[in-house]
Amino acid sequence: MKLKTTAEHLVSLLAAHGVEYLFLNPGTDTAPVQEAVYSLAEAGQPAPKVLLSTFESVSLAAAHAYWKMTGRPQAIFVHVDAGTQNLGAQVHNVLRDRAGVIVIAGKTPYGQEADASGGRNAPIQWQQDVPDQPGIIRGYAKWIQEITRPEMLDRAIGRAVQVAASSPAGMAYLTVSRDVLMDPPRLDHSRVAGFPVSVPPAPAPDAVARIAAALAAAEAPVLVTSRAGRTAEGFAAVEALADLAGLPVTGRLEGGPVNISSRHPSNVAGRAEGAAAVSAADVILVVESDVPWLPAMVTLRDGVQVFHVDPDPAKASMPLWSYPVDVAVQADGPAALAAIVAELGRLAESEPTVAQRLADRSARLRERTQAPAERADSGPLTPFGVMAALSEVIDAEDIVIEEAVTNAEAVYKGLERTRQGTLTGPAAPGLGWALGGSLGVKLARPDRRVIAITGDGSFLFGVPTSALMMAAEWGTPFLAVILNNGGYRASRLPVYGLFPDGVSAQRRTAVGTRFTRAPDYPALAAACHAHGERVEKAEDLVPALRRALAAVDAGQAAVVECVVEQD
Ligand SMILES: Cc1ncc(C[n+]2csc(CCOP(=O)(O)OP(=O)(O)O)c2C)c(N)n1
Ligand SMILES: [Mg+2]
Repeated sequence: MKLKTTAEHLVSLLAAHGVEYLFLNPGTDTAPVQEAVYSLAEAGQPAPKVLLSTFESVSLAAAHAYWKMTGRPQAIFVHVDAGTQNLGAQVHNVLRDRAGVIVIAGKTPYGQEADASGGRNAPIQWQQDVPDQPGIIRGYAKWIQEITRPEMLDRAIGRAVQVAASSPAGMAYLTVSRDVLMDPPRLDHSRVAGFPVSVPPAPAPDAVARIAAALAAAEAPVLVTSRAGRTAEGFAAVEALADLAGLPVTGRLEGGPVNISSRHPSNVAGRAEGAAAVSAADVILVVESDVPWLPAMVTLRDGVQVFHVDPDPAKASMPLWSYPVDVAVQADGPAALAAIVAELGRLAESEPTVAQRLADRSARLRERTQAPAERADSGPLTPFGVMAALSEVIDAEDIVIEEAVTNAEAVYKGLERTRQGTLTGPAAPGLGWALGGSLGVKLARPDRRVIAITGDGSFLFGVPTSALMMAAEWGTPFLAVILNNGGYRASRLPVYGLFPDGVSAQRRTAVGTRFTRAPDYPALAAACHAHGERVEKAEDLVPALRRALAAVDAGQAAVVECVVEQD
């Protein structure tokens, strides 16, 4: 097939770069792309699969989650400035979680003459002409480019994939106008090769040696990591270091993946316990963590040594980041941990005193046992009770997404997750990720069950009508477990915290935080082709979860509303 338009060329190039999905919310700007998808299909040419998105932030979360599962950036096409605005808070999560995604936005046409192919022919095309469309996401995108000429297309798409996926990964944002999309393609510019994804450097050997020596000599070391467990290599290295060095593993302040089995004696899931471990430490190894501890909760020991390993240890995107670090190492966290484990192993082999010290620490640590959360058989539901029930009914390989906000700690402490990749989340606080994220995880892992645990507020931020509809459209069912505590607990507690004797604390409520007219969640689910359950009593939870999981296994999304205490 001889390609006729730059839009056909664009779609072909995306496929040539391995982009499997194009999440599309169409507008007047996308007509050439829509036609290209069909014309390429007609000719049997490769093209990404197009999935209809009915809300942009939901599909951005899906692309973000797909990246987390596969390390392959996908593309989402949004409608000019308005569609870019609807990406909303999910651009924040993409930035903070270093997700490789490609966002292509239409740009209002330049031409307006009667013969201008793709030129302006509707009033909106003047209204969409805003002074700085990329400015909407400028603080969040890693790289921005406007495609103004057909001959730049191959370089623009190649660079977009390259920049998005290169560590630290991020958002590549392209704009392209309808008239450029209608232009004849420059097929003499179709280079696909030569855009390698760069990998972060391996850790410098002398840095590894210093860290291993410090861990070998330490009296009370701690590993703080938010995301080392994102890869199989990282998860294995965390566990190996925990076993060898006998150190506690903490660092769930940002959410994110399971870094060590919830049953492992080194696992420190709670905030207070994590702060205590950091306060007690004489050597702190921070690996890929943006918020290793809360200074307000931690008093560091005099003479503590802090090592920081990260693909971007300077954290240039965070204006005020001033953790006291002695040695900053720019490296991939999982690779660095594996190297540290190997070096520490060598030290232990060659120095019996080191081997003895590590063995003593490990033995002490193994005395800690991780008690699973208890499930009450009857009475009111509690977040811990919900976790215990979920631990009972889900499989070890099911993938859980956490957006539980003030109940996140119940998830980390109470939900049994023993395997790599079976707990994830946006690792950032732009609420509304869990539902779109579930769609993306299910797309990437169709053989796995996907379960989102969300606050009631977070569920609503996730645009549930769109997300549940998209689950049905895309064939990507998931279970959403809502922890319904009557609204925004996270926005109420700080009012009490700042004004302990204030009027809000006395009234035990704060304005703008309680839902008195929440939706009927099961009815909302039913309206969107999903199975719905509402549970108020502990004894009803396991059967309701089992019914919901059966619906999911049969291909239908499901929502289980768990009514938990309001305080
Ligand atoms: C997009 C977005 N808007 C607002 C906030 C501020 N915020 C943080 S937590 C929270 C409440 C979340 O409510 P819910 O999910 O029900 O969890 P709960 O606080 O009840 O545990 C809000 C509004 C945010 N983080 N992200
Ligand atoms: Mg809530």
